[in-house]
Amino acid sequence: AEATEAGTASAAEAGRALAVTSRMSTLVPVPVTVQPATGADYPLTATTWIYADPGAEAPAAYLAGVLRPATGYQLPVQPAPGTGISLLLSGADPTVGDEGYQLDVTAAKVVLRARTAAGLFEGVQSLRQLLPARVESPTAQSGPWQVAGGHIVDHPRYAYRGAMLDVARHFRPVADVERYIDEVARYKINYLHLHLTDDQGWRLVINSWPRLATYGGSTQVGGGPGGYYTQADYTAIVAYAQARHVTIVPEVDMPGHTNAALASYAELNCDGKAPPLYTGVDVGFSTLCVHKELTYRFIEDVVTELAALTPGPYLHLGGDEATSTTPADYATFVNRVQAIAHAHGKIVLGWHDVVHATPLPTTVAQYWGTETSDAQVAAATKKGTTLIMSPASKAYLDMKYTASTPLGQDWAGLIEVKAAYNWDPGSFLSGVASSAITGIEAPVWTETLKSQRDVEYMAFPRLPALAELGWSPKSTHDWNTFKVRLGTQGPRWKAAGVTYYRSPQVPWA
Ligand code: TNX
Repeated sequence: AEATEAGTASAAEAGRALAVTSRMSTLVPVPVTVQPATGADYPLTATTWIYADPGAEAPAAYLAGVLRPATGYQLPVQPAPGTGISLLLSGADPTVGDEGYQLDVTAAKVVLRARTAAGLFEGVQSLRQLLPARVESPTAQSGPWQVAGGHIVDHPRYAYRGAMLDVARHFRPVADVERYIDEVARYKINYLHLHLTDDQGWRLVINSWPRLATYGGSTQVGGGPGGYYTQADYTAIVAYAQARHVTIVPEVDMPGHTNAALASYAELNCDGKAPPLYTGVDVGFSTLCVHKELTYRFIEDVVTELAALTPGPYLHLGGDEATSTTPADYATFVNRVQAIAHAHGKIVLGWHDVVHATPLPTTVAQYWGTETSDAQVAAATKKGTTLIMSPASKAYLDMKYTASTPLGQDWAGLIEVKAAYNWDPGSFLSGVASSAITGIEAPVWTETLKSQRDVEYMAFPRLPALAELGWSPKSTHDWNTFKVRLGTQGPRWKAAGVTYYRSPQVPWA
Protein backbone atom coordinates (compact mmCIF):
# COMPACT_ATOMS: atom_id res chain seq x y z
CA ALA A 1 0.00 0.00 0.00
CA GLU A 2 2.69 2.46 1.04
CA ALA A 3 4.79 1.79 -2.05
CA THR A 4 1.90 2.90 -4.27
CA GLU A 5 1.47 6.06 -2.28
CA ALA A 6 5.16 6.81 -2.25
CA GLY A 7 4.88 7.34 -5.98
CA THR A 8 3.13 10.62 -5.34
CA ALA A 9 4.79 11.48 -2.02
CA SER A 10 7.98 13.36 -1.24
CA ALA A 11 11.26 11.50 -0.67
CA ALA A 12 10.98 12.09 3.05
CA GLU A 13 7.50 10.65 3.12
CA ALA A 14 8.69 7.68 1.07
CA GLY A 15 11.45 7.06 3.60
CA ARG A 16 8.98 7.01 6.44
CA ALA A 17 6.66 4.79 4.45
CA LEU A 18 9.42 2.18 4.19
CA ALA A 19 9.67 2.00 7.98
CA VAL A 20 6.02 0.97 8.20
CA THR A 21 5.46 -2.16 6.18
CA SER A 22 1.69 -1.97 6.05
CA ARG A 23 -1.04 0.24 7.41
CA MET A 24 -2.46 -2.99 8.77
CA SER A 25 0.36 -2.87 11.35
CA THR A 26 -0.56 0.63 12.50
CA LEU A 27 -4.11 0.23 13.82
CA VAL A 28 -5.16 1.93 17.06
CA PRO A 29 -6.38 0.12 19.11
CA VAL A 30 -4.27 -2.85 18.01
CA PRO A 31 -6.42 -5.87 17.10
CA VAL A 32 -6.25 -9.28 18.77
CA THR A 33 -4.85 -10.86 15.58
CA VAL A 34 -3.40 -9.00 12.58
CA GLN A 35 -1.81 -10.69 9.59
CA PRO A 36 -0.72 -8.17 6.94
CA ALA A 37 -0.37 -9.66 3.45
CA THR A 38 1.81 -8.26 0.70
CA GLY A 39 0.42 -7.79 -2.78
CA ALA A 40 -3.10 -8.05 -1.37
CA ASP A 41 -4.15 -4.41 -1.22
CA TYR A 42 -7.68 -3.73 -2.40
CA PRO A 43 -8.01 -0.75 -4.76
CA LEU A 44 -11.07 1.30 -3.87
CA THR A 45 -12.29 2.94 -7.07
CA ALA A 46 -15.14 4.98 -8.51
CA THR A 47 -16.87 1.70 -9.38
CA THR A 48 -16.59 0.06 -5.95
CA TRP A 49 -19.92 -0.96 -4.41
CA ILE A 50 -20.67 -1.74 -0.81
CA TYR A 51 -22.79 -4.84 -0.13
CA ALA A 52 -24.74 -5.23 3.11
CA ASP A 53 -26.49 -8.24 4.60
CA PRO A 54 -29.99 -7.59 5.97
CA GLY A 55 -29.27 -5.89 9.31
CA ALA A 56 -25.92 -4.53 8.12
CA GLU A 57 -27.33 -1.56 6.18
CA ALA A 58 -26.57 0.99 8.91
CA PRO A 59 -22.84 0.26 9.32
CA ALA A 60 -22.59 0.00 5.51
CA ALA A 61 -24.19 3.43 5.10
CA TYR A 62 -21.92 4.80 7.81
CA LEU A 63 -18.87 3.43 5.97
CA ALA A 64 -20.02 4.98 2.70
CA GLY A 65 -20.58 8.28 4.51
CA VAL A 66 -17.06 8.20 5.91
CA LEU A 67 -15.43 7.40 2.55
CA ARG A 68 -17.40 9.62 0.17
CA PRO A 69 -16.14 13.15 0.99
CA ALA A 70 -12.40 12.51 0.43
CA THR A 71 -12.71 9.95 -2.38
CA GLY A 72 -15.54 11.68 -4.20
CA TYR A 73 -16.84 8.19 -5.07
CA GLN A 74 -20.51 7.26 -4.96
CA LEU A 75 -20.02 3.92 -3.20
CA PRO A 76 -23.61 2.72 -3.56
CA VAL A 77 -24.89 0.40 -0.83
CA GLN A 78 -26.61 -2.72 -2.19
CA PRO A 79 -27.88 -6.02 -0.75
CA ALA A 80 -25.12 -8.66 -0.42
CA PRO A 81 -23.32 -10.48 -1.97
CA GLY A 82 -20.81 -8.86 -4.33
CA THR A 83 -17.13 -8.43 -5.13
CA GLY A 84 -16.55 -4.93 -3.68
CA ILE A 85 -16.75 -4.33 0.05
CA SER A 86 -19.12 -6.72 1.84
CA LEU A 87 -20.53 -6.35 5.36
CA LEU A 88 -21.86 -9.73 6.45
CA LEU A 89 -23.61 -10.92 9.59
CA SER A 90 -22.53 -14.54 9.25
CA GLY A 91 -19.34 -16.53 8.94
CA ALA A 92 -17.18 -14.57 11.39
CA ASP A 93 -14.61 -16.37 13.51
CA PRO A 94 -16.49 -17.49 16.67
CA THR A 95 -14.05 -15.60 18.94
CA VAL A 96 -15.37 -12.22 17.77
CA GLY A 97 -18.28 -12.31 20.22
CA ASP A 98 -20.89 -9.55 20.26
CA GLU A 99 -18.66 -6.58 19.50
CA GLY A 100 -15.78 -8.06 17.52
CA TYR A 101 -15.30 -8.58 13.80
CA GLN A 102 -13.24 -10.37 11.18
CA LEU A 103 -11.81 -8.39 8.28
CA ASP A 104 -10.29 -9.94 5.14
CA VAL A 105 -8.73 -7.71 2.50
CA THR A 106 -7.47 -9.12 -0.78
CA ALA A 107 -6.77 -7.53 -4.15
CA ALA A 108 -10.21 -8.76 -5.27
CA LYS A 109 -12.47 -7.75 -2.37
CA VAL A 110 -12.94 -6.63 1.19
CA VAL A 111 -15.07 -8.83 3.45
CA LEU A 112 -16.05 -7.64 6.93
CA ARG A 113 -17.91 -10.15 9.09
CA ALA A 114 -19.42 -9.90 12.55
CA ARG A 115 -22.29 -11.31 14.57
CA THR A 116 -23.87 -7.91 15.24
CA ALA A 117 -24.17 -4.46 13.70
CA ALA A 118 -22.02 -3.23 16.61
CA GLY A 119 -19.25 -5.61 15.57
CA LEU A 120 -19.48 -4.45 11.97
CA PHE A 121 -19.31 -0.83 13.14
CA GLU A 122 -16.08 -1.49 15.06
CA GLY A 123 -14.72 -3.29 11.99
CA VAL A 124 -15.55 -0.25 9.88
CA GLN A 125 -13.40 1.85 12.22
CA SER A 126 -10.50 -0.50 11.55
CA LEU A 127 -11.19 -0.51 7.82
CA ARG A 128 -10.98 3.28 7.55
CA GLN A 129 -7.53 3.16 9.18
CA LEU A 130 -6.39 0.80 6.39
CA LEU A 131 -6.84 3.64 3.89
CA PRO A 132 -4.42 6.57 3.49
CA ALA A 133 -4.74 9.34 6.11
CA ARG A 134 -6.16 11.78 3.58
CA VAL A 135 -9.35 9.69 3.47
CA GLU A 136 -10.27 11.60 6.67
CA SER A 137 -10.41 14.90 4.80
CA PRO A 138 -13.86 16.52 4.49
CA THR A 139 -12.98 17.64 0.94
CA ALA A 140 -12.12 15.67 -2.22
CA GLN A 141 -8.53 14.38 -2.36
CA SER A 142 -6.66 12.52 -5.08
CA GLY A 143 -6.19 8.75 -4.94
CA PRO A 144 -5.06 6.06 -5.25
CA TRP A 145 -7.16 4.55 -2.45
CA GLN A 146 -5.49 1.28 -1.50
CA VAL A 147 -6.96 -0.68 1.43
CA ALA A 148 -4.04 -2.46 3.13
CA GLY A 149 -4.31 -6.21 2.53
CA GLY A 150 -4.45 -8.97 5.13
CA HIS A 151 -6.54 -10.65 7.80
CA ILE A 152 -7.82 -9.37 11.16
CA VAL A 153 -9.78 -11.10 13.91
CA ASP A 154 -10.64 -8.78 16.76
CA HIS A 155 -12.76 -8.31 19.88
CA PRO A 156 -12.66 -6.05 22.94
CA ARG A 157 -10.97 -6.69 26.28
CA TYR A 158 -13.63 -4.73 28.22
CA ALA A 159 -17.36 -4.29 27.69
CA TYR A 160 -17.27 -0.67 28.94
CA ARG A 161 -14.92 1.66 27.07
CA GLY A 162 -15.89 5.17 28.00
CA ALA A 163 -15.17 8.82 27.43
CA MET A 164 -16.62 11.58 29.62
CA LEU A 165 -17.35 15.19 28.79
CA ASP A 166 -18.03 17.77 31.51
CA VAL A 167 -20.62 20.07 29.92
CA ALA A 168 -21.41 21.64 33.31
CA ARG A 169 -18.25 23.70 33.92
CA HIS A 170 -18.22 24.91 30.32
CA PHE A 171 -21.30 24.16 28.25
CA ARG A 172 -20.80 22.50 24.86
CA PRO A 173 -23.47 22.86 22.14
CA VAL A 174 -25.03 19.73 20.62
CA ALA A 175 -22.83 19.92 17.49
CA ASP A 176 -19.64 19.80 19.60
CA VAL A 177 -20.88 16.78 21.54
CA GLU A 178 -21.72 15.03 18.26
CA ARG A 179 -18.30 15.86 16.85
CA TYR A 180 -16.70 14.37 19.96
CA ILE A 181 -18.81 11.22 19.58
CA ASP A 182 -17.44 10.78 16.05
CA GLU A 183 -13.89 11.37 17.23
CA VAL A 184 -14.01 8.86 20.09
CA ALA A 185 -15.95 6.25 18.09
CA ARG A 186 -12.89 5.95 15.79
CA TYR A 187 -11.09 4.33 18.73
CA LYS A 188 -13.95 1.95 19.55
CA ILE A 189 -15.17 3.88 22.60
CA ASN A 190 -18.72 2.65 23.23
CA TYR A 191 -19.97 4.82 26.12
CA LEU A 192 -20.10 8.60 26.43
CA HIS A 193 -20.69 9.81 29.97
CA LEU A 194 -22.12 13.34 30.02
CA HIS A 195 -21.48 15.20 33.27
CA LEU A 196 -24.70 17.19 33.00
CA THR A 197 -24.84 19.00 36.33
CA ASP A 198 -22.43 20.62 38.74
CA ASP A 199 -22.08 23.70 40.93
CA GLN A 200 -21.60 25.92 37.90
CA GLY A 201 -24.49 24.74 35.76
CA TRP A 202 -27.47 22.43 35.21
CA ARG A 203 -27.49 21.50 31.52
CA LEU A 204 -30.68 19.50 30.85
CA VAL A 205 -34.29 20.66 30.92
CA ILE A 206 -36.34 18.88 33.59
CA ASN A 207 -39.96 19.78 32.84
CA SER A 208 -41.16 19.37 36.41
CA TRP A 209 -38.39 21.69 37.71
CA PRO A 210 -37.92 24.15 34.86
CA ARG A 211 -35.68 26.67 36.64
CA LEU A 212 -32.89 24.08 36.87
CA ALA A 213 -32.03 24.75 33.24
CA THR A 214 -33.35 28.25 32.62
CA TYR A 215 -31.72 29.72 35.74
CA GLY A 216 -29.30 27.01 36.89
CA GLY A 217 -27.97 26.64 33.34
CA SER A 218 -27.63 30.34 32.66
CA THR A 219 -23.93 30.70 33.37
CA GLN A 220 -20.69 28.70 33.63
CA VAL A 221 -17.11 28.89 34.89
CA GLY A 222 -15.80 32.40 34.32
CA GLY A 223 -19.31 33.87 34.15
CA GLY A 224 -20.10 33.27 30.48
CA PRO A 225 -23.65 32.66 29.31
CA GLY A 226 -23.65 28.88 29.85
CA GLY A 227 -26.50 27.01 28.18
CA TYR A 228 -28.56 23.85 28.40
CA TYR A 229 -30.02 21.02 26.34
CA THR A 230 -33.74 20.85 25.70
CA GLN A 231 -35.09 17.33 26.03
CA ALA A 232 -35.23 17.24 22.21
CA ASP A 233 -31.52 18.20 22.09
CA TYR A 234 -30.66 15.45 24.54
CA THR A 235 -32.72 12.93 22.57
CA ALA A 236 -30.88 13.98 19.41
CA ILE A 237 -27.51 13.39 21.11
CA VAL A 238 -28.67 9.98 22.33
CA ALA A 239 -29.79 9.02 18.81
CA TYR A 240 -26.61 10.36 17.18
CA ALA A 241 -24.56 8.32 19.63
CA GLN A 242 -26.71 5.22 19.19
CA ALA A 243 -26.16 5.35 15.43
CA ARG A 244 -22.42 5.11 16.21
CA HIS A 245 -22.86 2.32 18.76
CA VAL A 246 -22.10 4.72 21.59
CA THR A 247 -24.40 4.62 24.64
CA ILE A 248 -24.98 7.86 26.52
CA VAL A 249 -24.50 7.68 30.29
CA PRO A 250 -26.07 10.78 31.83
CA GLU A 251 -24.74 12.01 35.16
CA VAL A 252 -26.68 14.09 37.63
CA ASP A 253 -24.13 14.68 40.38
CA MET A 254 -25.37 14.62 44.00
CA PRO A 255 -25.46 15.28 46.92
CA GLY A 256 -22.44 17.58 46.40
CA HIS A 257 -21.72 19.53 43.20
CA THR A 258 -25.30 20.83 43.36
CA ASN A 259 -25.01 24.60 43.72
CA ALA A 260 -26.78 25.22 40.38
CA ALA A 261 -29.83 23.27 41.60
CA LEU A 262 -29.73 24.86 45.06
CA ALA A 263 -29.53 28.33 43.47
CA SER A 264 -32.53 27.55 41.26
CA TYR A 265 -34.90 26.39 44.03
CA ALA A 266 -34.67 27.92 47.52
CA GLU A 267 -36.79 25.13 48.97
CA LEU A 268 -34.08 22.55 48.22
CA ASN A 269 -31.81 24.22 50.77
CA CYS A 270 -31.92 23.20 54.45
CA ASP A 271 -32.26 26.87 55.43
CA GLY A 272 -34.74 27.63 52.65
CA LYS A 273 -32.41 30.24 51.14
CA ALA A 274 -31.09 30.01 47.59
CA PRO A 275 -27.34 30.64 47.26
CA PRO A 276 -26.13 32.75 44.34
CA LEU A 277 -25.08 31.10 41.08
CA TYR A 278 -21.43 30.03 41.14
CA THR A 279 -18.84 30.62 38.41
CA GLY A 280 -15.61 29.68 40.20
CA VAL A 281 -13.75 26.35 40.21
CA ASP A 282 -13.87 25.22 43.85
CA VAL A 283 -15.36 21.83 44.73
CA GLY A 284 -16.97 20.34 47.82
CA PHE A 285 -18.94 23.31 49.18
CA SER A 286 -22.52 22.40 48.20
CA THR A 287 -24.90 19.67 49.31
CA LEU A 288 -28.52 18.75 48.84
CA CYS A 289 -30.50 18.74 52.11
CA VAL A 290 -30.31 15.09 53.17
CA HIS A 291 -33.05 15.28 55.82
CA LYS A 292 -35.72 17.01 53.76
CA GLU A 293 -38.34 14.81 52.10
CA LEU A 294 -38.59 17.35 49.29
CA THR A 295 -35.03 16.40 48.28
CA TYR A 296 -36.15 12.86 47.43
CA ARG A 297 -39.27 14.04 45.59
CA PHE A 298 -36.96 16.28 43.56
CA ILE A 299 -34.64 13.36 42.79
CA GLU A 300 -37.59 11.11 41.95
CA ASP A 301 -38.82 13.73 39.46
CA VAL A 302 -35.39 14.21 37.89
CA VAL A 303 -34.70 10.48 37.66
CA THR A 304 -38.16 9.80 36.22
CA GLU A 305 -37.59 12.24 33.35
CA LEU A 306 -33.96 11.27 32.81
CA ALA A 307 -34.67 7.53 32.81
CA ALA A 308 -37.48 8.04 30.28
CA LEU A 309 -35.12 9.98 27.98
CA THR A 310 -32.25 7.50 28.30
CA PRO A 311 -32.46 4.12 26.54
CA GLY A 312 -29.03 3.05 27.87
CA PRO A 313 -28.77 0.90 30.99
CA TYR A 314 -26.85 3.33 33.23
CA LEU A 315 -27.69 6.41 35.27
CA HIS A 316 -24.68 8.06 36.92
CA LEU A 317 -25.59 9.64 40.24
CA GLY A 318 -22.19 11.19 40.95
CA GLY A 319 -21.58 11.02 44.68
CA ASP A 320 -18.04 12.46 44.57
CA GLU A 321 -16.39 14.93 46.91
CA ALA A 322 -19.39 15.30 49.22
CA THR A 323 -17.23 17.05 51.80
CA SER A 324 -20.11 19.22 53.05
CA THR A 325 -22.15 16.11 53.95
CA THR A 326 -21.40 14.03 57.07
CA PRO A 327 -20.39 10.40 56.41
CA ALA A 328 -23.62 9.14 58.02
CA ASP A 329 -25.77 11.50 55.96
CA TYR A 330 -23.84 10.57 52.84
CA ALA A 331 -24.57 6.87 53.34
CA THR A 332 -28.25 7.55 54.06
CA PHE A 333 -28.49 9.69 50.95
CA VAL A 334 -26.68 7.37 48.52
CA ASN A 335 -28.60 4.33 49.72
CA ARG A 336 -31.88 6.12 49.11
CA VAL A 337 -31.09 7.60 45.71
CA GLN A 338 -29.62 4.43 44.24
CA ALA A 339 -32.89 2.70 45.13
CA ILE A 340 -34.80 5.39 43.22
CA ALA A 341 -32.72 4.88 40.07
CA HIS A 342 -32.93 1.10 40.46
CA ALA A 343 -36.72 1.32 40.70
CA HIS A 344 -36.68 3.05 37.32
CA GLY A 345 -34.93 0.02 35.82
CA LYS A 346 -31.48 1.60 35.66
CA ILE A 347 -28.08 0.37 36.76
CA VAL A 348 -26.53 2.93 39.08
CA LEU A 349 -23.08 4.23 38.34
CA GLY A 350 -21.36 6.42 40.91
CA TRP A 351 -17.91 7.82 41.59
CA HIS A 352 -16.08 5.36 43.85
CA ASP A 353 -17.00 7.40 46.94
CA VAL A 354 -20.31 5.49 46.80
CA VAL A 355 -18.59 2.45 48.35
CA HIS A 356 -18.81 4.43 51.62
CA ALA A 357 -22.56 3.74 51.47
CA THR A 358 -23.99 0.26 50.78
CA PRO A 359 -23.87 -0.24 47.01
CA LEU A 360 -26.66 -2.30 45.49
CA PRO A 361 -25.40 -5.59 43.99
CA THR A 362 -25.67 -3.99 40.54
CA THR A 363 -24.15 -0.59 41.38
CA VAL A 364 -20.91 0.11 39.48
CA ALA A 365 -18.25 2.35 41.05
CA GLN A 366 -15.97 4.58 38.98
CA TYR A 367 -12.51 4.72 40.54
CA TRP A 368 -11.00 8.20 40.25
CA GLY A 369 -8.29 8.08 42.92
CA THR A 370 -4.61 8.68 42.33
CA GLU A 371 -3.39 5.86 44.57
CA THR A 372 -2.94 2.21 43.65
CA SER A 373 -4.69 0.98 46.75
CA ASP A 374 -8.00 1.82 48.42
CA ALA A 375 -9.09 -0.54 51.17
CA GLN A 376 -12.77 0.37 51.00
CA VAL A 377 -12.93 0.05 47.24
CA ALA A 378 -11.14 -3.32 47.43
CA ALA A 379 -13.53 -4.50 50.15
CA ALA A 380 -16.55 -3.46 48.06
CA THR A 381 -15.28 -5.51 45.10
CA LYS A 382 -15.11 -8.56 47.37
CA LYS A 383 -18.82 -8.06 48.01
CA GLY A 384 -19.54 -7.89 44.29
CA THR A 385 -19.16 -4.23 43.31
CA THR A 386 -17.60 -3.88 39.87
CA LEU A 387 -15.38 -0.99 38.82
CA ILE A 388 -14.82 1.33 35.93
CA MET A 389 -11.23 2.53 36.06
CA SER A 390 -10.53 6.26 35.70
CA PRO A 391 -7.53 6.80 37.99
CA ALA A 392 -7.02 10.56 37.89
CA SER A 393 -3.24 10.21 37.65
CA LYS A 394 -3.58 8.22 34.40
CA ALA A 395 -6.98 8.76 32.83
CA TYR A 396 -7.94 12.38 33.60
CA LEU A 397 -7.63 14.14 30.28
CA ASP A 398 -7.87 17.55 31.97
CA MET A 399 -4.45 17.05 33.59
CA LYS A 400 -1.62 18.95 31.90
CA TYR A 401 0.77 16.96 29.70
CA THR A 402 3.78 18.86 31.06
CA ALA A 403 4.30 21.84 33.37
CA SER A 404 4.16 24.14 30.35
CA THR A 405 0.87 22.84 28.87
CA PRO A 406 -1.26 25.99 28.55
CA LEU A 407 -4.56 24.32 29.53
CA GLY A 408 -5.64 21.94 32.26
CA GLN A 409 -4.96 21.27 35.93
CA ASP A 410 -2.23 19.34 37.75
CA TRP A 411 -3.70 18.21 41.08
CA ALA A 412 -3.41 14.54 40.01
CA GLY A 413 -0.03 15.07 38.35
CA LEU A 414 1.30 15.72 34.86
CA ILE A 415 0.23 13.06 32.35
CA GLU A 416 2.32 12.78 29.20
CA VAL A 417 1.15 10.27 26.58
CA LYS A 418 3.41 7.50 27.82
CA ALA A 419 2.05 7.84 31.38
CA ALA A 420 -1.54 7.73 30.07
CA TYR A 421 -0.69 4.47 28.27
CA ASN A 422 1.66 2.70 30.69
CA TRP A 423 -0.65 1.12 33.24
CA ASP A 424 -2.96 -1.85 33.37
CA PRO A 425 -6.63 -1.33 34.28
CA GLY A 426 -6.85 -4.97 35.38
CA SER A 427 -4.13 -4.76 38.03
CA PHE A 428 -3.83 -1.05 38.91
CA LEU A 429 -5.61 -1.42 42.26
CA SER A 430 -4.07 -3.80 44.76
CA GLY A 431 -6.46 -6.26 46.36
CA VAL A 432 -8.89 -6.00 43.45
CA ALA A 433 -9.35 -9.02 41.20
CA SER A 434 -9.06 -8.30 37.49
CA SER A 435 -12.52 -9.86 37.10
CA ALA A 436 -13.98 -6.93 39.11
CA ILE A 437 -13.02 -4.47 36.36
CA THR A 438 -15.79 -3.90 33.86
CA GLY A 439 -13.97 -1.23 31.90
CA ILE A 440 -12.18 2.05 31.64
CA GLU A 441 -13.21 5.67 31.15
CA ALA A 442 -11.29 8.79 30.13
CA PRO A 443 -12.93 11.93 31.62
CA VAL A 444 -12.48 15.47 30.35
CA TRP A 445 -13.30 18.00 33.09
CA THR A 446 -13.67 21.46 31.66
CA GLU A 447 -12.89 24.03 34.35
CA THR A 448 -10.06 25.35 32.13
CA LEU A 449 -11.40 24.24 28.73
CA LYS A 450 -13.51 26.88 27.02
CA SER A 451 -13.88 25.51 23.51
CA GLN A 452 -14.09 22.22 21.65
CA ARG A 453 -10.57 22.91 20.35
CA ASP A 454 -9.40 23.00 23.97
CA VAL A 455 -11.16 19.69 24.66
CA GLU A 456 -9.58 18.07 21.59
CA TYR A 457 -6.12 19.33 22.52
CA MET A 458 -6.37 17.56 25.88
CA ALA A 459 -8.02 14.39 24.49
CA PHE A 460 -5.67 13.75 21.59
CA PRO A 461 -3.43 11.83 21.66
CA ARG A 462 -4.20 10.51 25.16
CA LEU A 463 -7.75 9.30 24.51
CA PRO A 464 -6.57 6.74 21.91
CA ALA A 465 -3.97 5.51 24.45
CA LEU A 466 -6.72 4.87 27.00
CA ALA A 467 -9.03 3.45 24.33
CA GLU A 468 -6.35 0.89 23.49
CA LEU A 469 -6.15 -0.12 27.18
CA GLY A 470 -9.90 -0.69 27.02
CA TRP A 471 -9.99 -2.64 23.76
CA SER A 472 -6.72 -4.48 23.14
CA PRO A 473 -5.56 -7.63 24.93
CA LYS A 474 -3.14 -7.01 27.79
CA SER A 475 -0.58 -9.22 26.00
CA THR A 476 -0.26 -6.63 23.21
CA HIS A 477 0.65 -3.80 25.59
CA ASP A 478 3.95 -2.27 24.47
CA TRP A 479 4.80 1.45 24.46
CA ASN A 480 7.46 1.11 21.75
CA THR A 481 5.09 -0.34 19.19
CA PHE A 482 2.13 1.73 20.40
CA LYS A 483 3.92 5.05 19.96
CA VAL A 484 4.68 4.25 16.30
CA ARG A 485 1.06 3.30 15.63
CA LEU A 486 -0.13 6.40 17.50
CA GLY A 487 2.17 8.53 15.37
CA THR A 488 0.29 7.43 12.26
CA GLN A 489 -2.88 8.98 13.68
CA GLY A 490 -1.41 12.51 13.47
CA PRO A 491 -1.95 12.88 9.70
CA ARG A 492 -5.48 11.54 10.15
CA TRP A 493 -6.32 14.22 12.74
CA LYS A 494 -4.69 16.84 10.52
CA ALA A 495 -6.83 15.74 7.56
CA ALA A 496 -9.97 15.66 9.71
CA GLY A 497 -9.28 19.03 11.35
CA VAL A 498 -8.94 17.58 14.87
CA THR A 499 -6.74 19.60 17.22
CA TYR A 500 -4.08 17.58 19.04
CA TYR A 501 -0.94 17.91 21.15
CA ARG A 502 2.21 16.96 19.22
CA SER A 503 3.87 15.15 22.09
CA PRO A 504 7.66 14.85 21.69
CA GLN A 505 7.30 11.29 23.00
CA VAL A 506 5.56 10.23 19.77
CA PRO A 507 7.34 9.67 16.41
CA TRP A 508 4.71 11.50 14.37
CA ALA A 509 4.27 10.19 10.84
C1 TNX B 1 -12.29 16.17 40.68
S1 TNX B 1 -12.77 13.47 40.38
C2 TNX B 1 -13.64 16.11 40.42
C3 TNX B 1 -14.24 17.08 39.52
C4 TNX B 1 -13.23 18.07 39.00
C5 TNX B 1 -11.94 17.36 38.67
C6 TNX B 1 -10.92 18.26 38.06
C7 TNX B 1 -14.20 13.83 40.63
C8 TNX B 1 -15.09 12.71 40.66
N1 TNX B 1 -14.49 15.11 40.83
O1 TNX B 1 -15.28 17.77 40.18
O2 TNX B 1 -13.75 18.67 37.86
O3 TNX B 1 -11.43 16.81 39.85
O4 TNX B 1 -9.78 17.55 37.65
